[in-house]
Amino acid sequence: MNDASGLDDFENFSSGYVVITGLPNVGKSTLLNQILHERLAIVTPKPQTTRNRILGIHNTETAQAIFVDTPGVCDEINELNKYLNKEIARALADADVVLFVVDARTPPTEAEVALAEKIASTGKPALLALNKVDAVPDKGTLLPRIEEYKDLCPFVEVFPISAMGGENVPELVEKMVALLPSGPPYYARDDLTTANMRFLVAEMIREQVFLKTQKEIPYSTAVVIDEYLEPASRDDLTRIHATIHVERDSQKGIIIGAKGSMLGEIGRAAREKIERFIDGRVFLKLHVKVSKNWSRDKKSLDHLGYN
Ligand SMILES: Nc1nc2c(ncn2[C@@H]2O[C@H](COP(=O)(O)OP(=O)(O)OP(=O)(O)O)[C@@H](O)[C@H]2O)c(=O)[nH]1
Ligand SMILES: [Mg+2]
Repeated sequence: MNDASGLDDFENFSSGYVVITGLPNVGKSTLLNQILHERLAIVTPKPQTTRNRILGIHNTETAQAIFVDTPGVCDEINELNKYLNKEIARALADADVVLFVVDARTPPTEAEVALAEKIASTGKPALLALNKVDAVPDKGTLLPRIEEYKDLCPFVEVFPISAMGGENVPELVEKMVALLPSGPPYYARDDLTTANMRFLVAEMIREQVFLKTQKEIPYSTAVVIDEYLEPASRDDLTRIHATIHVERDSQKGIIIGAKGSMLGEIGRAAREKIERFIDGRVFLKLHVKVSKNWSRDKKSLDHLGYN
């Protein structure tokens, strides 16, 4: 077989997009990372961490599944939320298979009922993952919960999983791959993602802001890479300049912290993660800038890469 551009016959090959959808914080990005064995998508305990579709490519001998992590479905209180829901709609439109992820510990919320019905209306093959089973104290609650969801959408199959621990994930992946239509691979077989390094690095910085700050600050933060210089030689560093955009002066003060302590912590943790990811040393310089009320302004969103 040739690579993605190959013209050989692909009668026995299947390929397509598996879209991972669900409410915020249910573990969609954790699942993508578990499937790829790579920390590609950022994960935090706070809802609405993911803001873009993130494609992760999974190859087997006979198939290529492109898993699409998406933002959690949210209420549209500002332009950023509208953008997040648009990202989800775009992903669902392109899906060959839909994976609905829910938290196994809680009954379907109103938003989940609506999303399940939306998935059913696409007519696409859909699977349900009841995630976080490791944290379910009484496994006897799982069967009735599965029935509740099955009433909402004709899922092909339901998988109780732990995205974090990996329990039942290989079985789920096998089923998702089996549902793909036949066709040639879309991407080269050694590609992991379509996301570029600038995006991934910006995300790793945003992840630290999510982890280290509270209340509305994470949601008022966007990160833009101003400069990304590859090392000139083997002993050289990758040099990265990035700007953390916030919405108000008071937030700028908090992100910087007393004598720059918070910014220092964010920078150090992000740099360590970037270094592990690229397997090389990094010089990371962070700036903080106020972009007044950017999350409510479409033009500002475009400017910050949400377009
Ligand atoms: N106990 C347990 N926690 C999990 C599991 N999967 C994810 N989590 C935790 O749930 C939180 C949210 O995980 P994410 O992967 O960021 O969730 P998400 O659905 O991508 O969230 P958004 O990007 O906000 O939509 C994190 O604290 C994870 O560690 C799991 O299988 N078990
Ligand atoms: Mg996520």
